Amino acid sequence: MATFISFSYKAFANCATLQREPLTHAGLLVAQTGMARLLNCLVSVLIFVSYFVVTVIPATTPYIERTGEDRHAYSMHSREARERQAFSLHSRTPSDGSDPQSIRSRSTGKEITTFSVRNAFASTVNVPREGTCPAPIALVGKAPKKNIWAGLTNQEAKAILAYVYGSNSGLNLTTYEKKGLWDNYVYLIEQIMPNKTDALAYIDSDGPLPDRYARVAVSFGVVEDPYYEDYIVGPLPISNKTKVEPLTYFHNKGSSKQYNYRHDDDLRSLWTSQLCEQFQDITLALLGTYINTTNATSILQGIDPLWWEEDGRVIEWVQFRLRATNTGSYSTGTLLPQGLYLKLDITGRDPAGWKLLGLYYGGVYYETVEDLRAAISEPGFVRTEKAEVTQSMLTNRTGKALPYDAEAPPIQTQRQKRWTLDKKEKYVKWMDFAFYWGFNNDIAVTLYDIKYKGERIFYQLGLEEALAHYAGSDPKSSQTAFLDSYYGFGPSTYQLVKGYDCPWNADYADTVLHTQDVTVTTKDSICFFESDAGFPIQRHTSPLLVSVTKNIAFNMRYVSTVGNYDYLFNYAFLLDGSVEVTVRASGHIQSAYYYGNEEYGYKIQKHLSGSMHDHVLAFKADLDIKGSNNSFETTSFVPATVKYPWDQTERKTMKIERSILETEDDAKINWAPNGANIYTVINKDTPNIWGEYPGYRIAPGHGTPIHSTVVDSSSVKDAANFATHHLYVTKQKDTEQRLSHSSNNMDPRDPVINFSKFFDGESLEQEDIVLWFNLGMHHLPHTGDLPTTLMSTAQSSVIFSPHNYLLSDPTRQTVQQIEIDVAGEEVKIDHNGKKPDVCSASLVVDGDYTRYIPYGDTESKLPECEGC
Ligand SMILES: *[C@@H]1O[C@H](CO)[C@@H](O)[C@H](O)[C@H]1NC(C)=O
Ligand SMILES: *[C@@H]1O[C@H](CO)[C@@H](O)[C@H](O)[C@H]1NC(C)=O
Ligand SMILES: *[C@@H]1O[C@H](CO)[C@@H](O)[C@H](O)[C@H]1NC(C)=O
Ligand SMILES: *[C@@H]1O[C@H](CO)[C@@H](O)[C@H](O)[C@H]1NC(C)=O
Ligand SMILES: *[C@@H]1O[C@H](CO)[C@@H](O)[C@H](O)[C@H]1NC(C)=O
Ligand SMILES: *[C@@H]1O[C@H](CO)[C@@H](O)[C@H](O)[C@H]1NC(C)=O
Ligand SMILES: *[C@@H]1O[C@H](CO)[C@@H](O)[C@H](O)[C@H]1NC(C)=O
Ligand SMILES: *[C@@H]1O[C@H](CO)[C@@H](O)[C@H](O)[C@H]1NC(C)=O
Ligand SMILES: [Cu+2]
Repeated sequence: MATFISFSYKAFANCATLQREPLTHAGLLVAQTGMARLLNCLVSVLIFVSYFVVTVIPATTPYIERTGEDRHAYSMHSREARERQAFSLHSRTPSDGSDPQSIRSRSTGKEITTFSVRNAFASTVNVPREGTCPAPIALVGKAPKKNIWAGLTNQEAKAILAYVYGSNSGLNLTTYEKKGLWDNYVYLIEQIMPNKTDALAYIDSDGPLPDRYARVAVSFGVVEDPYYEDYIVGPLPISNKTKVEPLTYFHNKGSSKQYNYRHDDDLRSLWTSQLCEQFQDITLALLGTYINTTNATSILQGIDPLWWEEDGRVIEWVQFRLRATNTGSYSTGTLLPQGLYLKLDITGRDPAGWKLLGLYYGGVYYETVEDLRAAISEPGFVRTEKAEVTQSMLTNRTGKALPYDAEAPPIQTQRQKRWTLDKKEKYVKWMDFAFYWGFNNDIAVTLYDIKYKGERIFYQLGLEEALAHYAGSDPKSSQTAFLDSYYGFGPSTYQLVKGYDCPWNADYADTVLHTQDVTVTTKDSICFFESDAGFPIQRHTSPLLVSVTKNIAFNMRYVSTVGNYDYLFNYAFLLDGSVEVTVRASGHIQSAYYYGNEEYGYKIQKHLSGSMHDHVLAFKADLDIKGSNNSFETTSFVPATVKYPWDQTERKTMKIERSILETEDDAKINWAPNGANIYTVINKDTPNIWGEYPGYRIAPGHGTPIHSTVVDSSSVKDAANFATHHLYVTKQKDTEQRLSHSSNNMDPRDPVINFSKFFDGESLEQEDIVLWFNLGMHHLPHTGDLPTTLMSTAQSSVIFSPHNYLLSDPTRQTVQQIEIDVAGEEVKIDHNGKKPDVCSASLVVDGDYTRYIPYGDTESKLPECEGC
């Protein structure tokens, strides 16, 4: 088939065929950041209970070696410290710290001066030669229990596929490889997470391993109305108890059956090329490009979701987009929209029934090609700008090198990793935090059973859905509101670029999906590392003493590039017990053609509008604070006029007002103006010794979390009811496991999961409650969004932090603090028993990228069905 025409990325889409298409779409966002704090309940309790007890705590607490844990080192990086010779500040002879000593700058030979650091440890350690620091030593941990959220094994996926291919499943399936348009096929197999009650029985006590079940997502093509539907297969392993049934219990539409209007996209792109061939002369005249059945210099990009007319007709609008051929490997992605739009009736599966309903150009709607052809020859016909590629759309480096820029920048390095990873069980432990993780197709990474100081604080934490809602005066941007779980965050989680996405010394884990009848493993697609926030977490200078503590965070990070947009997700764990969830975004914007849309974006190129849009990324946070029964408290700062016994006049002042959320009727919440409300998840059954309730606070972090601007969106209707507020609280229910479904975008009038239905008046006081929160941004792209959006500003986060949870600041426990006592004649320094690090580090800026493959490798093919 000699056509280059494609319905934009998204337009191509069976969930299944998308994953390797060069998608285009615009999203933004993310999560990130790190800081840190750490410590030990016992110490704080003692401090508050008795001052005398405090005094017997040794001034230097040795750092804690974990016992009973299989902790052996493995070498992640086989790099030797050979790359470069670095000079070392530490390997010099200890001096008193006041003499500047000179070292030679390698590149210029000019003498520069530096102060050596007073090395208080020099007498107790061997000073190695320069350049001898090995790659940091990684530690292997061991999960205390089997990870019940780890996903299906390859064996399980194979067995499931063989089982559903069998005739008694009733699904009449064809293999992915052999499928045609009129066949049914499986596009995804993945684990269905166990119900919370079953999971807790296992992880908290001696309960049995929860039964395992799989979601088998099927695309049905043998019928007149093609549709998607999920099946539940289980229990696993396959036995005579195993059943295959429609998966309904958390799909509140009552079924996951959803009409699939993308099913015949390949056929349709052939049809549209035939259509466009008929008016090549017009597009050549107006746009300078054409689409025909043998070649094309434009492609078509469609809207998402589609329109449903009252009478059931399915309407798609497509926009011409310049297909750049002179940019080498650089993609111009979504930056070359052209000013011609087609309205298509694509109802049904028979191309004979498909129709061109109209054309839109230069602010005028034409019902037929002939109307437009006639108009062009009229005097006064307005031609709009032609789209063209410019350097500012390409990501290659431009301009003069900046001063000293070729020298190595600050680079994170570390002698010994301080976390343990159990890659098999997907379990990680850092300081007083520990958690499991899982990975799936629609929403990628989810964290489970996050424990802090041995107690669970989150049962579950992770992304649920991402909306990118556009607006504009043209039919394309006006009708684009992507729900990205359809395209899938999982398949678009690519290999990270070491040294750039995460430090070289991070640990990297792979991700696995079972789609399209194969098991796909993407190497090194999640990273784990510690980072220094760049500012202390604590300090105080008093007349006789200075105390300062480093702000070290532990990060779990991955990047999903959904079409044109790169979302970087970061979960940071801090030494004060906080967990910060951040989304940052980069990639190409989904721009609009600049014509008559001044109210919807800036003009950023001759033909380009930085189309306005909202990014709303919804997350689920199932907190468990000292048990599962919790309450949601709002503590407000309010102005007050009060008369006190000690004064005759009223004083204008302020107070706090506290209230507990009673039911789901009031559980749709916005961050208060002026940040006046403190929101906490507390446990009223476990007051602390002061009678206050221990809790975790949720607060905005970086950026300003937003909700959708559009009210009652014509585009997403009931498919994005999660985007109306910043924060929601509901009662935890196994039937409300997910807030959205990947095929919600297929018919927003009747989504598989309607989030609004979660709010049915249930009590929220001392119940197992779940928070659903949104990150995101109102994105108004400006010239600085060319060629790509920047993560410095396209970011959003919330931070969960202990609130009356411990009796004092846990960062007092880390030994990565310094105390300088100047009371006596000699300055006394307490190093808290830190291990000094005196080997020289290599400045690995760029490592070996020659084997980098962003996409997953097909590890194994799942079995074929017999006789298919
Ligand atoms: C099973 O699917 C095939 C196409 O793959 C179709 O020809 C056949 O009619 C289907 N059988 C039933 C019972 O639906
Ligand atoms: C989980 O709970 C729901 C609702 O009670 C129930 O319908 C479903 O069968 C349970 N699933 C499993 C795997 O036990
Ligand atoms: C199910 O399988 C078990 C073990 O393979 C067997 O003992 C049992 O008879 C089977 N039950 C039925 C109803 O087939
Ligand atoms: C498609 O366009 C190319 C370039 O203009 C032309 O050479 C070719 O003949 C066209 N094909 C058809 C079927 O019109
Ligand atoms: C299609 O167009 C491209 C770009 O104009 C050109 O390089 C290519 O040779 C054409 N292919 C055919 C089959 O005409
Ligand atoms: C960037 O890449 C494009 C395409 O290869 C090339 O035409 C352009 O000259 C490059 N720009 C710079 C500044 O190197
Ligand atoms: C949680 O509260 C519910 C309703 O009040 C109660 O039935 C349940 O026993 C409580 N669970 C725990 C673990 O206290
Ligand atoms: C979604 O749920 C809300 C609240 O129950 C309801 O008002 C609305 O009609 C539902 N939408 C659909 C399409 O069922
Ligand atoms: Cu954006």
